Amino acid sequence: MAFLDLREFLEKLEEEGELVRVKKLVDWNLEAGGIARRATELGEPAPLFENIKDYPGYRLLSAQVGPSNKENRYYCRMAMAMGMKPESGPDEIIEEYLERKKFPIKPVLVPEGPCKENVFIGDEVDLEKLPVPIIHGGDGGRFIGSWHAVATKDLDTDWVNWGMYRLMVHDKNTMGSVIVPPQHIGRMFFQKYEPKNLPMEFAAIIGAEPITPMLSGSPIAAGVNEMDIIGAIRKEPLQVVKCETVDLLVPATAEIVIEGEVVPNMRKDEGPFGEYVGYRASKRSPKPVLKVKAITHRNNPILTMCALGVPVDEGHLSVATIWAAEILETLRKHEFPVKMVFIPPEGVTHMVIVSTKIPYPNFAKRIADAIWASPAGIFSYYVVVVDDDVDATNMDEVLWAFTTRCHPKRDIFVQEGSPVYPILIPFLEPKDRLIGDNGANVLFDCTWPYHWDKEDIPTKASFDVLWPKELQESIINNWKEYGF
Ligand SMILES: Cc1cc2nc3c(=O)[nH]c(=O)nc-3n(C[C@H](O)[C@H](O)[C@H](O)COP(=O)(O)O)c2cc1C
Ligand SMILES: [Mn+2]
Repeated sequence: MAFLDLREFLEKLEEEGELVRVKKLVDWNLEAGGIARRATELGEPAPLFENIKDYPGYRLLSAQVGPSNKENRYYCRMAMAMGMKPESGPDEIIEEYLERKKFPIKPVLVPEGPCKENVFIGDEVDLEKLPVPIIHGGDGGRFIGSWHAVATKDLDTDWVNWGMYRLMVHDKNTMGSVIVPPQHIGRMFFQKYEPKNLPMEFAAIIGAEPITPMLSGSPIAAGVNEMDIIGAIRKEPLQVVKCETVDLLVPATAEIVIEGEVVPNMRKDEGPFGEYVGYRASKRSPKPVLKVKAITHRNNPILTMCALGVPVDEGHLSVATIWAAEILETLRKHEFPVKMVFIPPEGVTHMVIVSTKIPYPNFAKRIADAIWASPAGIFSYYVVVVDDDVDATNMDEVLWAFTTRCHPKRDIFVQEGSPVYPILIPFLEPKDRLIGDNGANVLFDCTWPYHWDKEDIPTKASFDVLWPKELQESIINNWKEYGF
């Protein structure tokens, strides 16, 4: 059974020791963000702030699918969000995700839901009535959207897109966001609505059941309604209700819904913000403006957030895992004999590890080309290909393969001038960052060359390879007797 709402998921987290109810009075101005960041960096349970300065009756939640410091449970919050056992590893989560994704389930429209318990329209709208945090020192404002979904509709098809795009409060009824062309919302806005001077309706969904934000932050194919894939991963349809002022559907149990329009041909300074790359990566700059027409919320609502920054936070962990699954799916569609794809969360989604059989010469290049050509590969600046005897999810093994099988000249291939995501990429020249210019991709081929004779491939010097099987068993059986 999928979680009906965020509150049911929080009960599960609490049962498993993955939630802390913070009863002490906490300031929305930096204190909650500071606590959330430290809790994230330490792998502490997700903090639910129940007593926020100036905002009695409102709550704030962070790190709902962040990393856990409990043994063998690094991915447990993400696994539990998917109804899997807490000990599941990323490779199990990836395979389960791809299995479920085969069967999309459309949402079900219901007449009403708790997200309508409080309705504010037009002049009643006031974003500052919500406990919107200033998350990091140096942030350019209060960020209301850092773990959420923004729904928008394509101008000439029935494609509805749900994506996670940060939202900063400008004043009581306007917000700013990073809306850039490679993203689905950006393509809709820049290439369809704005040239015709048309406002683009949106609905920001905050505090939905846990799959919604995870998949909204992930690269689901263009033209696909994320709602249907969320249904697939839940193995149950999402229940949705109609918005009050825009023609969009939102989860009936969402904690907070903000409706309105992205205004064409208007820009206002937005940011900066502590970002997923682990830096305050870009300066304040003019960005699109979202005008709010309505806010609806549950009683005693929970505003969700992510204290993004130095890895690993919930974005790096959960979204990177779905990202890896999407790339694995792409490679399998090419009928490549790929075993696993892993995006190490420490690499902020910029590095992809692929383990594979090698069916023909220079196969690693074929893999890198396929990744760079795929929509899910837009952040895959570093591609590492290893043989399938290496566990792609084990960075100790990957590093060993890297330094022993990747020839420093023969096996490193740089693709110059390739597009890079705009605004946030730290390694670019400052002048290039805003539009993502002068980027590059690199492939590290850490596989044995195809043409080498079998006997020329060095033998792995490990306990499980170099000793006779019977002796291995006997050593294992006598382990305690040796004094260990
Ligand atoms: C915490 C978090 C914040 C994000 N903020 C933004 C953002 O402000 N702008 C953006 O373009 N992408 C942002 N992303 C990445 C997008 O959500 C991601 O690329 C997703 O695929 C976008 O949806 P789409 O594929 O439907 O465009 C963020 C991701 C996470 C996990
Ligand atoms: Mn999308």
